Amino acid sequence: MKEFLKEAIAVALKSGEMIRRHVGKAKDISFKGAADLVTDVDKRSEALIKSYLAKKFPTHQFLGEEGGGDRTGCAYRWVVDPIDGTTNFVHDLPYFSVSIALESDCKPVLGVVYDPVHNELFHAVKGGGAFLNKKSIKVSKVKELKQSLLCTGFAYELKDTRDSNVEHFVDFLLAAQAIRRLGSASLDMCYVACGRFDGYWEVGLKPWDTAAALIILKEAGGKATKFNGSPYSHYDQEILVSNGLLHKKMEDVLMRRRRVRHCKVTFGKY
Ligand code: LIP
Repeated sequence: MKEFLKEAIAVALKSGEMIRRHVGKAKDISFKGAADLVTDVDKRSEALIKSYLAKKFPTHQFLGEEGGGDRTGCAYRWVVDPIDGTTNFVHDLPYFSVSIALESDCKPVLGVVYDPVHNELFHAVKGGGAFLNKKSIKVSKVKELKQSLLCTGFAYELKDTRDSNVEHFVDFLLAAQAIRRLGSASLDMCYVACGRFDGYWEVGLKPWDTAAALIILKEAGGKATKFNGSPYSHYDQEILVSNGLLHKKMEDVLMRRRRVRHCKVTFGKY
């Protein structure tokens, strides 16, 4: 695992340096969907990471946001978001990361999340603890929702999905101390891991958004489940993340809304 981590950190820093040089200079911006952006820099970052890791570990598989890949069973697969927070990158808002995870039998065992603007490198290996710039990190000890700083995000298809997360946002706006929506799931989760946020939730993410931050969060003492508290995989559609102390309270807020929505749909009233 040490060799895998060394190379994952090396290529995250290498790609982060390239991205930093292109802040404000993305030339080719295209749309994968109504609001889902991709730039030439995303593609360059993924190509750089993919070729680096293929040279070092030729038997490993690769799954990236821009180049696809496959999910056939394998011992090791790299799951990569070359720029997590592309919309922020396109608008020169300095909150995006390079996210690199290594799966063993489809479960993250290693994660590296690098913020090239603030030069913050989060990393973890299963069973080895979580680190920010080589210093050990732990989740916060906030126990009450009204004292918590929470974070969320919205799917690109916000306008087309029934479960758009807008109602959950309002519910937490009234329950928490404050809410933030910053636009990079991997950094949002790493901020929970180091205690800057106390909890996070989102609907409609992709495996590469959360795979690396998931192992970093767990190694920092955090908890990740689906909204109803059942086990979460980075291939799932919804994620609830917390410092552990707030988890049941956040789960109750999310599931209460689901019951209200179910009653409206089933009985036409609540
Ligand atoms: C982004 C996520 C963010 C979410 C955005 C988008 P991308 O990933 O990190 O949390 O709210 O809609 O999915 O597309 O920038 O890699």
